[in-house]
Formats: sequence, C-alpha cells, structure tokens
Amino acid sequence: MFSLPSDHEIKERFERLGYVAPVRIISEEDAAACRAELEAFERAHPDKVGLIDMKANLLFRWIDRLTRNETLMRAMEPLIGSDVMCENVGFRNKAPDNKTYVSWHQDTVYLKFEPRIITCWLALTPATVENGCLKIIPGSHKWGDMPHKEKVDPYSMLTRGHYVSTEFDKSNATHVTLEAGEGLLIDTAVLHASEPNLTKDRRMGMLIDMVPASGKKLNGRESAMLVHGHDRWNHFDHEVPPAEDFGAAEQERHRKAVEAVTATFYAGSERKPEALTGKSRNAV
Ligand SMILES: O=C(O)CCC(=O)C(=O)O
Repeated sequence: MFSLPSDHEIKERFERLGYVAPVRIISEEDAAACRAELEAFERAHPDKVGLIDMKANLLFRWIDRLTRNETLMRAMEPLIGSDVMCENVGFRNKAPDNKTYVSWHQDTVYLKFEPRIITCWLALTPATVENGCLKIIPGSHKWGDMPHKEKVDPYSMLTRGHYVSTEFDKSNATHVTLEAGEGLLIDTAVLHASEPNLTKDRRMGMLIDMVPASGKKLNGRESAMLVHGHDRWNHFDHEVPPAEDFGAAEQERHRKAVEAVTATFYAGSERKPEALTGKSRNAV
C-alpha cells in the first residue's frame, strides 16, 4: 500500500478542482508487468484488441485485481465510501503517430449516474506533455452539462468522436503528467482532452470507473462489479469476476454486459463501441 494525502486533503482538492493527482497506485515495476500482459494479449489476438475498450475487468484476472487495489480503494474512500462498484474498465493507449487525440469533452454526456462516476486514469507508461497526457480544466465540474456534438474522425480516441460544441475558457487548462503506476482521480463532469503523442513509444493508460454501491444509474439498470465492501442497495446486477484469463465463459459474460451497456451509453448515437466488434483504432 502506498502513502496517500490525508482524507481531508483528497476530499478538499477533489471538491474544489474536480480531480486529485498524482496518486501512486502501483509501482513502476507492476505497471511494466501490466503493460507486458496487455501487449502479450494484443500479439496473441490482434483481431480482438477492441474488446478491452469496455468492461475489460470481466476478461482478465490481472485487470480485476487492479480494480480492487488497496491503495486505490483507500484513495476513493473519502470520495465514495467503502462499498464500491466498478462500473467499467477500458484502455486508452495512444499510438506515437502525432495524430491521435482526444477532443474536449465531459464523460457525463453518456455516464448518467447519481452520484457521478469517478474515474481513476491509471498510467501504465509515463504520461507526459510530449506523449499526450490528459489536459483538464480545474473546477469545470461545477459548470454543468456543456453542449456536445459527435463527428466521425479516425484520429479521435473517443469512439463517438464527441466534443464540446461551444466556446469556453481554456486559459487555465492544466496538463496532468503521471509516472507509470500513478493515477489521476477525476470527476467525470470535468472538461478534459489530450493532444497527439509526439514521442516514439505508446502512451498507455487505463480507465477504472467507480461508483458507490448506493449509487444509481439514471437511465436504466446496469451490471457492475462489487470490488469492495457490501451491496445493501441492489441498484446494480452483479458481474462475475473472471476465473481464468480470456476464457470462453468470460468472453460470453463480457459480450452480454457490453451489449446491455451499449443500449444506454450509445443511445441516440449512430456509433457502436469497439468492445462489441473487437476491432480497435488504438492497437499497437
Ligand atoms: O486517455 C485519454 O487521453 C483521454 C481518454 C478520455 O478522456 C476518455 O476516454 O473519456
């Protein structure tokens, strides 16, 4: 377990700025081991890389373990308590192509939960200004829902290519640089974006989306994984942790869970998640 800021400091920074970073979650060695696991999967199943875009914790034990990480749970406790559901895990691996980017957006456009989901963006490689770390607008979680549009853009890392469609003040936009194994805890209402990767190596990170077990999805019922504590509320269907890596039963449960979530996350969109097809734009 790594040391953390005090509960008061985590809560105060999160409420004021909409994020806390950096928070060391795993060691650099463990982050390198996660990268090796992921790249072994990519080499073995190049046609299935897209599956890890959503609910990847249903497919691999090492990913499920990360969602239950002790330091992560302790860091989340002042924000959402100790009964925690993991709603989603997805990878955000940015190719060193000087093109792939993420436009300014809020995740609350499609993540409709009460309270709002908190994401841990966990770096598996260093995330730097040069390789396109996240950029955020501190305090923008208090701005309310901004208007968004979608566009088809092969270089947008967001499946739906959504972006904020009005002008807004970007003068205090801040780059959040991370060492491998460090995390950024972010309110999903915070405006964020990221620029192309200008280096020679991939920038790799994963999103771990968490909500208190007492929380609720506002537009339909969904499945999620209980990763800490107890569920006394029955607001989610419980997902089953993987018993083996990428087994047939695991793939079938993953497919069903992604299909169910697609019905609400992608409601009103013509796009479909990569996690349904296996095809990925963010592969090696
Ligand atoms: O990894 C990134 O650069 C940003 C990803 C992101 O904002 C998202 O998937 O919502």
